[in-house]
Amino acid sequence: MSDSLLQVADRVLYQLGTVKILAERGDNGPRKADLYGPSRFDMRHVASVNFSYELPWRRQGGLRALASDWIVAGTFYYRDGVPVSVFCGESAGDCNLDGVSQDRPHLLDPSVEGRRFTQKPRTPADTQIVHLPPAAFDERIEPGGRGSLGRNRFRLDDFATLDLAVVREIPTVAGQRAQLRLEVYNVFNNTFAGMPGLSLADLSTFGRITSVGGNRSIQVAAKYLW
Ligand SMILES: [Ca+2]
Repeated sequence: MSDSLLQVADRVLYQLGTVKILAERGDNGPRKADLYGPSRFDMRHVASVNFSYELPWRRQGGLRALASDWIVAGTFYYRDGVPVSVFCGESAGDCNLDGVSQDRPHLLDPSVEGRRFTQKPRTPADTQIVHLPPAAFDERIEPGGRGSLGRNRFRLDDFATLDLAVVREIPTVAGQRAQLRLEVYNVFNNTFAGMPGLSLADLSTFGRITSVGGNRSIQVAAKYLW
């Protein structure tokens, strides 16, 4: 508990320090407006559904006993893609030369705003597709100025998965039992597009998606409970 309180106090002091620094710089208003936008963790839709079903068959003796004591459990999960920003590359990301990096550029082509990076690469050639053209942005920001591109105006891919587990309990002696588990994560092998290149510092990767996430995996486990 004391660690947790210390961490909270540390965060509060850090936030107060940040506000103080911004106030001293006299740019709290414009900077606050510039930083207004969806959070990096903004997921409007998240769903998680769990279920567990014990098969009703109870058989005694021989092979028929194999059909007894099975449990099927699963979890369905969905989440929206989170927002991301595009960053300048000039002057190590400090295009307005105010000493703070990760500046956003000017937006030249408003039609790209709100774009979602949903096109996962399926072949090596797909990783060369540019989903967001660098020409839509302009890194030339006046010293001390702000890029016109808002914060977190793009979104990553959403994701849905179904995990299933089949469990068999085998009574042994004196109330003890063995448990066999077959677990399949992401049964339908749904994948989602990975993080695109978002820094104009590297035009060889900017706007390209070179990875996918969410592959299926299978796990077999045995437990003995006593
Ligand atoms: Ca800057």
